[in-house]
Amino acid sequence: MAYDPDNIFARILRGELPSTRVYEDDETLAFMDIMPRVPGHVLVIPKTPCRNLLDASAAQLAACMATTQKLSHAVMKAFGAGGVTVQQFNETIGGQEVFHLHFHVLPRREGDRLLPPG
Ligand code: IU
Repeated sequence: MAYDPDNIFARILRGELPSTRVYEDDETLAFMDIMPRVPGHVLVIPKTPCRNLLDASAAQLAACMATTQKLSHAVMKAFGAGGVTVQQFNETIGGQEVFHLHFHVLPRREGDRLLPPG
């Protein structure tokens, strides 16, 4: 499927829409999810156009995974979590709402409740 260059995350990358950026390198950006499903919910995205996992290059996946691992350690420390859930959705039937590849990083604490997506 085609990549829409005006999707919300592309606009966040261009600085046209606000976001709380927590990490950035040459290939990836991480920012706080606007509707966190647990405290510390972060999204990791590639800086280059990519609709979702089905459309990703090996380089995009490698960069996103390296940042996802970094951010997993960071949010666990920052939010006193004992673990982390990483989620990723593809196409509408797969639960995807924003069509720029992203990984949800969800720090988990004993007794917490992970709100459903959407
Ligand atoms: P999904 O994997 O495409 O279903 O998730 C999209 C996420 O993007 C969802 O968790 C939203 O809360 C989040 N989000 C955001 O962080 N900032 C925005 O401006 C918009 C959505 I629109």
